[in-house]
Amino acid sequence: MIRIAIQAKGRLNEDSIRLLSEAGIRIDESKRMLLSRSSSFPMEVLYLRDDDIPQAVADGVADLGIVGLNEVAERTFDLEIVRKLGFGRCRLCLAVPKSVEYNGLAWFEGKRVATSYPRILAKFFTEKGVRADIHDIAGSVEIAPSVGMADAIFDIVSSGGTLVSNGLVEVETVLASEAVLVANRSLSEEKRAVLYEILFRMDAVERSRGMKYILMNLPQGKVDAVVRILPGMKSPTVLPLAQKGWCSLHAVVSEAEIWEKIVQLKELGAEDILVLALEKMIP
Ligand code: PRT
Ligand code: ZN
Repeated sequence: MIRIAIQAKGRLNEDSIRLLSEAGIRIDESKRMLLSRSSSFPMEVLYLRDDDIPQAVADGVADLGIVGLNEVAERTFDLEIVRKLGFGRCRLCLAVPKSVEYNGLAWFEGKRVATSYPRILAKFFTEKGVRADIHDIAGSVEIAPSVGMADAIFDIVSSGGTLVSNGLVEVETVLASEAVLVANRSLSEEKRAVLYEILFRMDAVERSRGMKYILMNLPQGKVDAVVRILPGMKSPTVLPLAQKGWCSLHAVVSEAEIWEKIVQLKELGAEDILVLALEKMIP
């Protein structure tokens, strides 16, 4: 049984559950407890605060975890970052009051910077040779300059709306973050095999994203012309129809191209065109 830690509630919770469910790992949310078993896969889900996930995985309390890269980078646990997951995108930025005349990183010399990510910031300032005063505060970092607690902030930004409404402007991006799948460094052979199975399933879903399954009826004589405009995974599938001289042709097409392809297919004599959703693609 493999155990994964995900965020109990918050920005990454829904997408984490969706990702597992797309991989066929269903969790009954109505019967949710701190530790819940999937009904369809040998996996337990441990619901934690995001701050606690890196340590839980490093200590082996959980084998895997889904957490923001920002949280992983801030803690010093030795974790394997298995893959980036494409959701929870944000960036860790330095921001200053908009009244300030910002002239580059030297501006931060001797300034007080409020943040909940002191380690990432300290490392960045050290690399850049800036000596600033880092104030580690737990929440509402964005109000620190207006109440006189700090000269600038270092915080997570996504749309930038919070900065604007607090009279701040983003001046440096230090880390681009998104949710990542992390793993304990010393997983057993069996658990590693389960991890590969999960990754295999995630890949199948990922590959099918933005793709559609298209099928149509076609005069036999037009097959070559259609195959030229519809390259499939290998090549399109062609099946004979009961009606002589006609066949059914199946292929996979990217959603972005679908309307353009349909126009071309109709010109070539295709009829009864069906476009279907594609859930998984396994080469
Ligand atoms: O309760 P728990 O400790 O688990 O949750 P949390 O409150 O610490 O975290 P949560 O749910 O807010 O965020 C979880 C993760 O989502 C973060 O660690 C990031 O990896 C990621 N993420 C993505 C974000 C944002 N986008 C984001 N916008 N985390 C926080 N924010 C904040 C930002 O700091 C700002 O204050 O949301 C506010 C709105 O941002 P703007 O720029 O869109 O205005
Ligand atoms: Zn948190």
